[in-house]
Amino acid sequence: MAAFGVRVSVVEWGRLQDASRVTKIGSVWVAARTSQRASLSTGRISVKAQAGAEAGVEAGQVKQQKADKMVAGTHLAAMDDVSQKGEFKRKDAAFRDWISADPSAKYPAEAGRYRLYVSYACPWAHRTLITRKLKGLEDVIDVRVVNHYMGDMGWTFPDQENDGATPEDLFGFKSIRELYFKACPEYGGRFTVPVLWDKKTNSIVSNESKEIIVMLNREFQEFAANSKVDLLPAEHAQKIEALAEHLYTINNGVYRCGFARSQEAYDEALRELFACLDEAEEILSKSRYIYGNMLTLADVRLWTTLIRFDMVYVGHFKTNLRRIQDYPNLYNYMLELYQMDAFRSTTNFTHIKHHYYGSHPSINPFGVIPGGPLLDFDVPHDRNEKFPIA
Ligand SMILES: N[C@@H](CCC(=O)N[C@@H](CS)C(=O)NCC(=O)O)C(=O)O
Repeated sequence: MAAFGVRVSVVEWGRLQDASRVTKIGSVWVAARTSQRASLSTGRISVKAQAGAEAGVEAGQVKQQKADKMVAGTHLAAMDDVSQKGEFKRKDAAFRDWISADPSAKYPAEAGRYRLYVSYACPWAHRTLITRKLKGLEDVIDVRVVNHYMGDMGWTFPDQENDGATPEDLFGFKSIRELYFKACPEYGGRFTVPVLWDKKTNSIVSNESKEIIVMLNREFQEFAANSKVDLLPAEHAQKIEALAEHLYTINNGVYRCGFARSQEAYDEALRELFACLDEAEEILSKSRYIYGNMLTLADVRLWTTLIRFDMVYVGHFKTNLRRIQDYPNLYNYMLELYQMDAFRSTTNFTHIKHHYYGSHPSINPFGVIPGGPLLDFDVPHDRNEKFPIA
C-alpha cells in the first residue's frame, strides 16, 4: 500500500462505466459506485499513501501502479499540491513547446493541424478561447470541451454533445488524462487544461495558457481573420508581460485562498490577493485597460479571474473581503470586456458555477450549487465616458 503516492478513489470509474463493479488498485480491492451522488452520500473510498515510499517500490509494482493509473480513478488534482504549512503550491506546466510561423519549425503554424482541449469552467483555458476569437482563428484551430464536473478521473468528455461539452473524437477518449498518456506514456504530472494538441504528431505542444495565447496572437498571422488585432505589440511586449505576471497574484491568489488547508496559509493568501486587487483598481482608475488604451493579453489574463470572482470565488474560495462590484474601476472594466463578443461568447456560467461548487468535495462535500448571487453583466459601464478612445 505504501507503494502509492496517490489518493485512490474509484467513484468516477463507476460513473464512467455506468455499472457497479469492483476493481483492484494495486493491492487494495475497492468497490466502485455507479453514481457521483451515491458516493457523496456514502463517502469517498480513499487510500492515502505515505510520501517517499515510491523510491523503494519494485519495478513490477510500478508497472502495476501505472496500469492502474491509466484505467481507474487515481486522480491527484492540482488542489492536492499543498505544502506542509497547508499552502497551495501550483506546479509548473510540463509541456512548453512552441508553434512558430516559421515553416521549418518543429511545430509550424498550419490551418487545421492544431486543436485546443479546454474547460469552460477553467480561467486558464478561457484565456485561450478569448484569444482565439479575438484573432479570428475559429476556422484554423478547433476546440473540444470537457464536462464541467471534474471527479476522480479528472476532466472527462461526454459521449454526446451535452451542455456545451463535446466528445473527444480523435481517439474516442473519455478523459483528458488519456491524451496526456497518448502524448507521453511516462507522464507523471497533473492533467490540466488547456491542452494545445498537434493532430499530426499526436503530441501536446503546450499546456501553459500564458504561452498558448502568445502563440495564437503572434504565430498564426497568415491564417487569422483578424490579423490586424495585436494583443502583444512587440515594442510593448516586455512591459505587458511584466504587468500580467504581476497580476498573477490575483489569478493564482483565488486558488491559494480556496485550496489553503491552514488558517495561516489562507490569511496570507487573502492579504496578498486583495493587495493586488487594490493595485489593479489603481491601474484601472488611470487607464482604460491594464496597459494604457489598448486591449492586450494582460487584460485577457486578468479578466478570466475577474468574471468568476463574485459568482464563485467570493463564496466557494472565501475571497470575501470585497467583491469586484465593490471596486468601481475593476467592476466597470470587467463589464466592458464582458460586453465584447469574444469575451461574452466564450463565457459559460453554467460550467463555471457547476464545476467549482460540484467538483471540490473537500470544500463543498455535498456539491450543492448556490442559487445566487444575482449578477447582471449587461448593465451599462462607464469606461467610455471615463476614458474616451479617440
Ligand atoms: N498553468 C496552467 C494551469 C492550468 C490549470 O491549473 N488548469 C486546471 C483547471 S482551472 C486544471 O486543469 N486542473 C486539473 C486538476 O486539478 O487536476 C495554465 O495556465 O495553463
